[in-house]
Amino acid sequence: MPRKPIAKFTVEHLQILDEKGKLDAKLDPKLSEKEAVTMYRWMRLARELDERMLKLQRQGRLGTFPPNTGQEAISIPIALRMQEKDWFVGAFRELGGRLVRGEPLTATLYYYNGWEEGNILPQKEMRIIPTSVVIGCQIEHAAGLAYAARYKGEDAAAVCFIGDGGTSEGDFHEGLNFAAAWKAPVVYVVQNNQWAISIPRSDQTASQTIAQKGIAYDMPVIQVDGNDPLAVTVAIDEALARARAGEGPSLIEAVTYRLMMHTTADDPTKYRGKAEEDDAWKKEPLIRTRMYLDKKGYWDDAKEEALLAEVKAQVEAVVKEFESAKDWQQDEPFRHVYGTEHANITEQHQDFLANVAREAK
Ligand SMILES: Cc1ncc(C[n+]2csc(CCOP(=O)(O)OP(=O)(O)O)c2C)c(N)n1
Ligand SMILES: [Mg+2]
Repeated sequence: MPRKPIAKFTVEHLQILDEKGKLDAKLDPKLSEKEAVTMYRWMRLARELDERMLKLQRQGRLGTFPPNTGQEAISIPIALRMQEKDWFVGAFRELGGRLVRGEPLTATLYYYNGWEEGNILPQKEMRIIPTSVVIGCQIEHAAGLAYAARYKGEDAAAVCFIGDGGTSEGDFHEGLNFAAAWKAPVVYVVQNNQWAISIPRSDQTASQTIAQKGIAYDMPVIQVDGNDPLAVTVAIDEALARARAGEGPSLIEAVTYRLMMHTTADDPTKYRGKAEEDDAWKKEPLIRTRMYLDKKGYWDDAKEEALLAEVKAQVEAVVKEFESAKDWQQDEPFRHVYGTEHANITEQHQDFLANVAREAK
């Protein structure tokens, strides 16, 4: 018997707006002026909030947090293309997308100061899953949420964010397998920012692309330039359309770069060079989005200046509100680990309170 190929796979890469601001007119999703400007405004706000939070943290006024700088062109356009009924299932580096979905800026500051109140969203039915620091666990949650939505006859999809490092977790493979086998309407978005703390992408996986991991589960995949909000828009539109049409899950690998530290507790100078960072800054998403708006005639320096003043004032106001909140309990998280009392947690809780009392002396 001759050997014969029985399956053939390809992985497509999509870029529509490059780092020089050059637009592929044939692929342009042709956002309206309002859509394009709205997207940029969220990107500026997310960047400003990151910068302000970093300063607060360095001044000892905020706990640790994972900056989203450089990755704004992924979660923001995606959240803007989702519908209210869809589930936003994040990891922890989707600040911009969370804000678009309606998470209040105060909730972000509360959360990153370790206050449980940061997980309490104003609307019961906001369909945002709380930040998931446990790498990978949100992947099965998304499959389950999406499957449940379909089972209940809702026309809703789930969008689940994962880091490149998260794709090495068993949960990734279990979640994707379940989602594909059960045709769950879910879109998996891997934010491939080249680093998982200090582990580079090249050590993370031997796979040529991360997108191809979805092919193993027979789902449509694409690799996009994750610093190009137009490529991200096209990819999420296609994937959500498939999910709503009952065609099951998709995987989007969004190639980007983590421009800042992993969290404020990390020092990237210990494991990566400045040249690499400098090069990545040239490709970051806000510069090219600004060029795109300029060329379309939607934007100018005066509008930019006004927007910067506006987002700075917005962030300043929220910092004031956050710093004037005095009714929080710093040991509150201990009360929510389990529904009932647990000896280990009680011991840790008491230790924590003793430390707080010692430091207060
Ligand atoms: C199950 C689990 N293992 C290890 C960690 C510690 N940890 C926190 S973030 C991280 C790396 C995540 O990298 P990636 O998925 O690429 O996301 P990124 O931080 O780059 O956004 C690790 C190992 C964790 N939080 N959970
Ligand atoms: Mg990463």
